Amino acid sequence: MKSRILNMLKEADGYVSGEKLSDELGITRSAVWKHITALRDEGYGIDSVRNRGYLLRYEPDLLSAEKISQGLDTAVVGSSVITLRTTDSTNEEIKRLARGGAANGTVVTAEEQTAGRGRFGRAWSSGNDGGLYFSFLLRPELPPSDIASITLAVGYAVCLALREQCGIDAKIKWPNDIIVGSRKLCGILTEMAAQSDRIDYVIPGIGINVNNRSFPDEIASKATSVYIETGRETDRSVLLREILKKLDEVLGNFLISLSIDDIEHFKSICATIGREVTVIRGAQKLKGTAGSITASGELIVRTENGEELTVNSGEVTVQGIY
Ligand code: BT5
Repeated sequence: MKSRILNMLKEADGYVSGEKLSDELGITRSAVWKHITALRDEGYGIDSVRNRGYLLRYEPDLLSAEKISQGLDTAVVGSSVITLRTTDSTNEEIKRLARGGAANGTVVTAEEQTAGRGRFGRAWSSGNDGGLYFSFLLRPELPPSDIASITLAVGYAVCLALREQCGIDAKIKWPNDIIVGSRKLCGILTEMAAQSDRIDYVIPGIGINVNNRSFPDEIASKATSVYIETGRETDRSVLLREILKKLDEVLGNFLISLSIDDIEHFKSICATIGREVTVIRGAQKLKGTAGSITASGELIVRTENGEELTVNSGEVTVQGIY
């Protein structure tokens, strides 16, 4: 019903009265109003004027596969781009496609996820709110132990693209967050299916707060968006295209191990380096200072008693950042 109302508003040459909508669709005026409110919640700009009715002023800026693919001259990432209005999770969507034989580099985006996920079963807030939510499929010929460097390379590429495209001082919070100041701008969830000795496929899933103006209470004090940082709306399709280019370049360059230059550059935009951190190992909590990153993406932490820990998974809490 909502889409029929939307179609009538789109086809109209000016205002459409509430009476006309209710008569033609066989629903009450208050039901019409409810659908209009729902459309507004989705980002449609609809004016309502007493005695005239409703007018569609603008449609939300939806991601467009055509625009994303324009001039996208990548080797792998973005070989095919699928844009969805809504899904449970773009990682799940890619998993379903992967099982069906989807091509290396396939990208899926969604305007909204009904079950967006973070790590360790945490939720990722991804309503229809101007965020950019996407996942892509990689079929690398690598052993499962290389997954950490893939996550790192993905974060590095996304961070570089955000810095270049949006002019913000985005930094990496090892291993998988991108922050501005002490607030989270982007989260990355990398999942894989593997045999004991080789990866079947890897799915990096990326959530970036782009045009979000506000956040749910639970995350309001620790989240930020490109819009909040710059005061400007960003064309998400163009931003995604540039991110895909950067991902293709970075992943192509150092999938196996990071070069010295890459590590130095990575460290310069990594907020974790030089900070006091807490490493959680099972029931143990170890305090120390994050010193460096290894070529395969692990974090080196020097503990209070001088011990050097190589941290390759699990949780690292950085003091002073959410
Ligand atoms: C992450 O997990 O940061 C990974 C998030 C990955 C999301 C993408 S969206 C596309 C793809 N499809 C999916 O289903 N997931 C991926 P983690 O490090 O566990 O952080 C989760 C925590 O971040 C939550 O517990 C909240 O505290 C916070 N959070 C949730 N939504 C947020 C948001 N939109 N912005 C900032 N922080 C958020």
